[in-house]
Amino acid sequence: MTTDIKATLRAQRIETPSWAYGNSGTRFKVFAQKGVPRDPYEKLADAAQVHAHTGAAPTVALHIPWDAVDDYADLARHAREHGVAIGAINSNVFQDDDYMLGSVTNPDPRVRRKALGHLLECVDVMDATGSDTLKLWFSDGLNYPGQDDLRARQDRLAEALSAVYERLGDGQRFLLEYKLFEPAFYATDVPDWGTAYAHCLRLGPKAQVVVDTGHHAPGTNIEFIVAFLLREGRLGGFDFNSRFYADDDLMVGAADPFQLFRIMHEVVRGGGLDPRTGVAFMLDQCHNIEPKIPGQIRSVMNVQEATAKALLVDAAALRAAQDAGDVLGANAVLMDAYNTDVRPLLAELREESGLDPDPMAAYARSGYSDKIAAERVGGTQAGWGA
Ligand code: AOS
Ligand code: ZN
Ligand code: ZN
Repeated sequence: MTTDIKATLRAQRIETPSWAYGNSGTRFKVFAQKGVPRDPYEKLADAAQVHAHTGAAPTVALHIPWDAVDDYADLARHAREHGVAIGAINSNVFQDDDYMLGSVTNPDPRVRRKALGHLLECVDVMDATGSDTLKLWFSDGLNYPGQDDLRARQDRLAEALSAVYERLGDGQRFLLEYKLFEPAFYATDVPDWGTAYAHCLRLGPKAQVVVDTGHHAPGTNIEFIVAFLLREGRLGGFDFNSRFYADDDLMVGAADPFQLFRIMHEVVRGGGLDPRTGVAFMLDQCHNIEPKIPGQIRSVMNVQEATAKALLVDAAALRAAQDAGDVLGANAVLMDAYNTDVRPLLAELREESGLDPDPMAAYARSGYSDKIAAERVGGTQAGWGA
């Protein structure tokens, strides 16, 4: 049994985002850290460190235009030279003045055309880098009742999504991300999984939903959403992070490791760890005050720990207790797994793969942090407000 668990854990891939390596902050202050990457090439080099020490983070999500380069094939080659590959391409239709009243749902057809043009350009970037996933997040929404027509905006959204869908090549897909609020406060055009799911369902199997764990109202049962989408074959992946209040983008598993375990339990239950289901385990985080590379390493480890615990759930005992209506017994099966210390198992797994059992300590010893602090001057901001 442990052999199966280890094999599954060994196969799990966690994608880190390029923007986690840049300087970030809140709207009050962006704190500059030493050694932060100056360009996308250096972001990929840093991401490669996370993979080198965990063995579990072989792909890196890009964000266009924050990671815009002249030659994307060259960037992909650079990634491969560092032992990683380009993961999801994240589009950005929220940063230009043109998008004040929305992007693909904007009442002005010129702005809609511009936004769609960018999304199609992102598919070109996928072609050039070999990425198979486009991640779509729209900041579109309204601040005031009556500001625009809620129904018309859904029509415009559907039109843009359909054009992007048509442009996707074989083996490519898009993941539609939903978010309850922010930056729009009264109404968001893709506020929840139901809206995202309905748009994807109309289009076809290459359109799937991505669950950003920080994008729900407090108290939302995220594992239910995961179970439902997996059951329908529409769970494209996760943007993992932790939240205390809203979209905090803190380290996954830091605020509520039990929630992460419950989510991973549903992933295991629904077969989502089988790479053939295509569920992407991505991090969408910012490290405003903590060092970035160790922040990513810790996050990868947190996902691995939650996954290991979920794999330890005694499925037969759980089913027997459920079938017998044994409420406390069924709950105890889950809690037994959650309360198991899986760190020794993961340490053993790393050693078996030729890695240091303690990735955080191995990175600290490596001297990489001092090296980049000395070599790089003038690191760039992750993107927001840049
Ligand atoms: C925004 O809140 C979303 O989480 C998106 O995934 C976004 O593209 C990402 O955070 C980078 O800005
Ligand atoms: Zn996200
Ligand atoms: Zn977010």
